[in-house]
Amino acid sequence: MKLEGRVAIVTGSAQGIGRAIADKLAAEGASVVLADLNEEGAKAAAATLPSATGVRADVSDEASVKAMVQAAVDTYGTLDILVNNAAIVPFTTWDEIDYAEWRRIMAVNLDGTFLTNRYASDEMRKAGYGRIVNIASNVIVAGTPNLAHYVASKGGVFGFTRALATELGKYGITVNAVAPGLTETEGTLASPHAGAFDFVQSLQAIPRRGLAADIAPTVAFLVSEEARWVTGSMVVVDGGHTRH
Ligand code: NAD
Ligand code: 4PL
Repeated sequence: MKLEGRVAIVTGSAQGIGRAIADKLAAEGASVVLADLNEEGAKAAAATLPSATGVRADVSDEASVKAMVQAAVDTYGTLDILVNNAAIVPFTTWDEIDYAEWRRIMAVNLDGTFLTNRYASDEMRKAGYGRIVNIASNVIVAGTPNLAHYVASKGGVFGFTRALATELGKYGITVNAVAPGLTETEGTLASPHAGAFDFVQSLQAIPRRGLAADIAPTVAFLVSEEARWVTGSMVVVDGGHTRH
C-alpha cells in the first residue's frame, strides 16, 4: 500500500472517474475526503471505504473550497494529496456557445482548479509535503468537436499545472496533470458523448472502451511518495487514442 497514512481530497468523487480515484487511493491506504456538489452521493461512496468522509463542496465557490480543506484538516489532522477532478463535461455545438455558456464551464473547470489548488497547497506548505493531480483531458491534444469551451478550460488546467509546479517545488509539493480519453462514467453515458465510444475506440491502440478504473492507477502513482521527481508533467491515459 503506497499511500498508508496519507490524507487525500478527491473532488467530484460521488461518481465516475473521481469515485474510482477515491476507491483506489483508499485501497492504497489513504484516508479520503470525497467532496462533491452531490452530498448524498459523496457520503454514500465514503461509507463503502475504510477511512473516508463525504462532504458537500462547490469547487467554483471560494468559501466552499476553504471549508472543504478545513474539513480534511479537522477530520484527519493534515492534508497530503489533492485530486482536482470535479468538472462539467458539456456537449455544446460551437453555434450554441454564448458567453454565459463559456463562463459556466470556466467557473467550475478553471476557477475551480485555481481555488482547490490555492487552498489545498497553502495547507500542504505547512508540512512541507504535497501531491496535486489536476484532471485534464486528451481533448486538448485531439481538438475534439462540440466542446470548445471545455477544451479551453482543460488547456488552462494543463498550463496552470506547469506554472504551479514551478511555484511549489521548493515546498516539497509536486503538481501534475492526468489527461483521460473518452471514459465510461455516469456523466458520459447520460450525454451525447455516449454516441462517440465506437468511433473513439476505432482510433485507440487498445480496442475497448475506457473505464474509470483505468484512470485511477496513474493518479495513485503520481500522488505517491515514489513520484517525487515527477512534476509539471501531463500523463495521457487514453488507450493510445492520441499517442501523446
Ligand atoms: P461525471 O459528470 O460523471 O462526474 C462529475 C462529478 O463532479 C459529479 O459527481 C458532479 O456532481 C461533480 N461536480 C460537478 N460540478 C461540481 C462542482 N462545482 N463542485 C463539486 N463537484 C462538482 O464526470 P466524469 O466523466 O467522471 O469526469 C471526471 C473528470 O474527468 C472531469 O474532470 C472530466 O473533465 C474528466 N474527463 C472525463 C472524461 C470522460 O470521458 N468521462 C474524459 C476526459 C476527462
Ligand atoms: C475523446 O474529456 O476526452 C469526448 C468528453 N471525447 O469529455 C472528454 C473525448 C469527451 C474526451 C472527452
